[in-house]
Amino acid sequence: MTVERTLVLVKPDGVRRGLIGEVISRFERKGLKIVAMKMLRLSREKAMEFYSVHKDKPFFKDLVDFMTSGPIVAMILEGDSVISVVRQMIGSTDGRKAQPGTIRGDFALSVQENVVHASDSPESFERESKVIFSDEDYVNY
Ligand code: IDP
Repeated sequence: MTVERTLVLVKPDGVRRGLIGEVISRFERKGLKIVAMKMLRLSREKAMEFYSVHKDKPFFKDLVDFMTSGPIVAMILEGDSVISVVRQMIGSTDGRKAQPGTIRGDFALSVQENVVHASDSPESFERESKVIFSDEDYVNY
């Protein structure tokens, strides 16, 4: 067993559409543990830092506009192999191609507005989680 952590965001479209509960519920039912959670609005600086790997992509400005267009819900989930498990549960980036049964497959029809973000590697988790959470945000239980 490899207990890991991952960062999940319910993006502004997910919050606007009332999907916060749906998203959290899927992870709870899977048996994943929420060890930190908050609602916030990303500043442009934080959004640009969060998505810095995409800074040279043509969609970068639109992505930053979108990610700062409303509040997000951020959470850290913990569980066995949680990074790959959650990536499978959210589905492919493009909502039109994501498998039914995944969050994006069930709720997204866009490549940009795809409801959720989840870290894709332990290195991404380390970097991304520090953009949003500090050590005292984690709860031990
Ligand atoms: P991921 O969210 O599945 O890890 P990434 O390739 O890391 O996918 O892209 C980050 C986010 O950037 C996507 O979730 C989506 O919101 C946005 N994005 C990715 N590719 C495109 C694109 O071709 N057009 C517009 N937005 C995109």
